[in-house]
Amino acid sequence: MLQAVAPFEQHIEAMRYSLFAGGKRVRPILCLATGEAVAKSSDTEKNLLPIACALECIHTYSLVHDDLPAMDDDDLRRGKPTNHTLFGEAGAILAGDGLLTWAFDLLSSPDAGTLTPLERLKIIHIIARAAGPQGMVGGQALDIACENTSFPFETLQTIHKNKTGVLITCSVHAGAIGAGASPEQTEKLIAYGNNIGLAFQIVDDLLNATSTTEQLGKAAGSDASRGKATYPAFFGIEKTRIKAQEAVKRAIDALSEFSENADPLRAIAEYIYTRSH
Ligand code: GRG
Repeated sequence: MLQAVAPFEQHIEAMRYSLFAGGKRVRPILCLATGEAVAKSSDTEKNLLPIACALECIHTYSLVHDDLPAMDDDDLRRGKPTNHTLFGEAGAILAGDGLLTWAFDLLSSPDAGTLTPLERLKIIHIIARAAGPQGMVGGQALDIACENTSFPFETLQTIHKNKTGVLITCSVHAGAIGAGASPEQTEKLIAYGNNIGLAFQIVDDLLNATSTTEQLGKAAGSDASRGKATYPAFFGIEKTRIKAQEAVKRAIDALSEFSENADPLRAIAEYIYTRSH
């Protein structure tokens, strides 16, 4: 009996290790800040918390798997050894699988909050769609297939949108549904999400090209050494900065009809441009 418990505890430890390794929590914060912007009910925060946690679990799983030797083969993430360097490849694959599956456990738990079954189903569907083949996993597959090949800028846009943008947009979208936003509000919030998702990835490309490994807590300069096409590779550093600023401006403009309750969302948009890691 005891022998069966120890491997299970090690599996949970591997999941916890990456989940609590010091990520910025951008996606859960976006989900909660969207709830604050809409603020229709006192239950909103309670309803959104499991969704916010699920988003961070999915994001963390993607990083654990992205760091594996078969993918980016990285030793450092969030300034710490990557999951597989501590728990082994099988342990890291399972930690990722556990985090992904746990996310849907959190999302589907009938005890969590006062959302209607239809609202819950809609949220589960948009998150599953964003994380899967039509979103993050598909974007990652395309990104890997395109390494060391030359391709048009439109392909880079598709990679960025699917690999990074859709999970960011869906963090806002899920927050909007969970907070009872109107269709008009939801449309504007999705426009905000699309633009900060784009800005986030452009800035990620910029930081990879211009920062040090110490600043980033993960390998700097890895895009160039892996032959990855990025915004700086297409446009150069200065034009890339302008494109990130323009996307942040479009995001903030999309919130023009929201009150000061949307100030946290506005601040996150600014932060995405000014972040250093
Ligand atoms: C393996 C299915 C699968 C997908 C991987 C997200 C992803 C797809 C790969 C990560 C590689 C990467 C550097 C993507 C660029 C954008 C990104 C998601 C950066 C990391 O997100 P942050 O900055 O990370 O929010 P923290 O550590 O703060 O949580």
